[in-house]
Amino acid sequence: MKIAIMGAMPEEIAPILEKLGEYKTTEYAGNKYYEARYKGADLVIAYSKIGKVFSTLTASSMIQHFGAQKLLFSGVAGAISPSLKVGDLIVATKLSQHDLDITAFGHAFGYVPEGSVYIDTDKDLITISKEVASEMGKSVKEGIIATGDQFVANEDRKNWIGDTFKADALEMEGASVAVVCNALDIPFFILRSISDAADMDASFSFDEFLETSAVESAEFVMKMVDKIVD
Ligand code: 4EZ
Repeated sequence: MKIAIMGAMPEEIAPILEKLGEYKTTEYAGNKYYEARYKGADLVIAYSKIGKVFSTLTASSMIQHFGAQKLLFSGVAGAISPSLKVGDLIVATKLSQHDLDITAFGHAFGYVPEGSVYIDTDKDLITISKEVASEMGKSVKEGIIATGDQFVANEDRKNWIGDTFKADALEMEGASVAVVCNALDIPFFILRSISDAADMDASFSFDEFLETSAVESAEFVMKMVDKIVD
């Protein structure tokens, strides 16, 4: 079993590399990929760089070049749901691209022909996440994540995304990773820990909490890997 663990920024995968200690580094398609043997499984780990295009490239590379059979994303997000506070975890049940817009032709936001507004994540991985959450005594929210090539730091934009997609959190990579995994039939899981509230203070909150929130997410994902390889 080969499992991909992906983030967008170095800070999002650093806690995972630290836990592994030893790994092999391979350069491919303008990125570094870290491979390690972990409890009888093979891991490939990488950060893509920010946004939908880079994350598409990395997810595709992990699957098609490195042979990953499952993909887990770990990172941070801006909260839309008022119930989500800095450091809280959200597991995506489905994802949508909030900046995909051909509404001029009468289509819904997030829709293009032969695509779909939402892509569902893998049910079995969500079940595993529930087991991990209860063992850790953590409450983990399940919800919809909206993705776009924008750092949202604006109450109006955030509320529009929340209303239009019924989204609970937003970020810049999840839905593009979902498109790749769905097309290639690879079970995938998107976990995010909240770093900010996507409002006018978002950039300051993000800078302050990126590292600690990234650790929350990474530790949870590694507990999931433990269960998957068990
Ligand atoms: C993108 N990631 C942020 C990258 C920010 C700054 C150098 C997550 C995220 C996010 N994305 C956290 N808060 C966000 C927000 N308010 N809007 C969009 O995945 C890079």
